[in-house]
Amino acid sequence: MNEKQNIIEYSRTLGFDKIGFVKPNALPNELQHLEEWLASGYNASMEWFHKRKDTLANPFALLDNLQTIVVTANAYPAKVDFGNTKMKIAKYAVLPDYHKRIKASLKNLDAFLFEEYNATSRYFVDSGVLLEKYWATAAGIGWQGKHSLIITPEFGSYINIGILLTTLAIEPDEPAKNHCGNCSKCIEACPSNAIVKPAVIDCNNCITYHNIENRGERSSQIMAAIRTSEYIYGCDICADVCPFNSKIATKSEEFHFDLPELLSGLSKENFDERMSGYPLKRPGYESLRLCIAAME
Ligand code: B12
Repeated sequence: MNEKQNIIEYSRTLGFDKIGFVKPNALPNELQHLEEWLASGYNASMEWFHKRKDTLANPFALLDNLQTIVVTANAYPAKVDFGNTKMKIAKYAVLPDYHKRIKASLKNLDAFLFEEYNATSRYFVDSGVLLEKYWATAAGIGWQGKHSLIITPEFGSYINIGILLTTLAIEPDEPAKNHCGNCSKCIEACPSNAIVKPAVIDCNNCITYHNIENRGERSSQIMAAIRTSEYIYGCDICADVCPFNSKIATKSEEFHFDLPELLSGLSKENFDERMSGYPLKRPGYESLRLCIAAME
């Protein structure tokens, strides 16, 4: 078995649904897009983007003798039944925190590459230092849709991405081709008009930004959009209308997550205990309560 096949086989035992490889390069065009995005204020209050600009556009700054960027994808449920409530949460949040799960698998991959090939690696999940979606396209995982998310033929956009940088040279994959064509259902469906042009999100108008990241004020307009959306954590509206997402069937398609049961017993202690290790713990009890109150 060759080196690449050996790594792919091992990655399957770690629970990755997909893996791809790309030879890194500096990203002058992406840096320019990122600068335009920041100059337009589309990052809202996420000031950290300004400080990380250089590594975001230059992965060589993150690992000496970087040879390959390994990109992984873990699928999450495509359909979730939330029980008898009009409130919703982002589908990825029905599973235990993906950062922890994927990092644990990447840690094993790192150890494997060291033991088998004496390679040095670093890994990241949802980090502030890499343009993960750019590398996912370059490594053939999927293409960047107009909602700005990576769409895979197998799991639609319902995936989380992991990245491992390594000193081992591995044969690269072909980049993914874009199949969105003239479709712009995601742009039209966003209730707060957050997709200003294909693949460009204005976070000031994005429901996920407001109900997960934003700790400051929310305008009455955005509150009205949140109420219409029914989302108290994250938002999947742009993804759910995507034709590539309606076609897929994942192993965990019929996932049941009893939101009413969770919300009915919502004392702080109860919430912290039940949500330990889950994404809802991140905004925390108080923030979630504010979102729920705003729904009434
Ligand atoms: C910050 C962030 C957010 C922010 C901003 C989102 C955004 N689109 O930037 C907020 C909080 C809103 C958010 C929301 C969500 N997020 Co988020 N987020 C991130 C994070 C940490 C950074 C993204 C980033 O770099 N943004 C900066 C912008 C500038 O980059 P970009 O969107 O790729 O934009 C590119 C294009 O616009 C292009 N471009 C711009 N102008 C032009 C012009 C031309 C001519 C061209 C050709 C290109 C071009 O260049 C840009 C740079 O490459 C990544 C993890 C990571 N490190 O990559 C996760 C990540 C993107 N998020 C993820 C997820 C799952 C979500 C949500 C679906 C969660 C949810 N259900 O609520 C939503 C989706 C909202 C949406 N439609 O984007 C996943 C995406 C998985 C996937 N299938 O792609 C990631 C990869 C995390 C992970 N590891 O799994 N997120």
